Amino acid sequence: MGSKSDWSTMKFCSDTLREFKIKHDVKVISAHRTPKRLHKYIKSAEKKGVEIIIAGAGGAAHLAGVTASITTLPVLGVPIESKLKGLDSLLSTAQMPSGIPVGTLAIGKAGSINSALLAVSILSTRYSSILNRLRNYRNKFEKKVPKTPY
Ligand code: RP5
Repeated sequence: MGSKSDWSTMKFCSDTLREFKIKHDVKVISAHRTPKRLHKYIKSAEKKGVEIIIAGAGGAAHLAGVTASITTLPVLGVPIESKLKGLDSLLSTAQMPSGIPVGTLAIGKAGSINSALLAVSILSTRYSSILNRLRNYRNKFEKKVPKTPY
């Protein structure tokens, strides 16, 4: 994530990954403020076999796009709520010109949770244990939705 202030949103992503027993790094790395750290982290992530990168950032949110430009790993972007209610973050994360894609989720908590679930879904095509956990989650999830609103 681009700042420590993003953690209150991105912790939902981390919690969800933990629920699925997905090992993950949690780092504060800014495309603007710590570009050297970004390059160094991506190199080390590729070496140690990281399979997906989730980047949460707000405002002029370049983190996901710059990350995607440096690596061929899939990059999921979470727009963090901002002074403009996250619209600036959403547009700067989603509106990538053709050639370097960022899979962009919803603004804020929902996007944070869904970024983890999408990562789980991508990984489930490769790991049967993760697929089983995802199927189990979906079964339970449907049961949690009430059939009437009252
Ligand atoms: C972005 O600027 C971060 O991702 C954060 O959402 C936003 C504000 O950062 P702080 O000023 O709170 O550190 O780079």
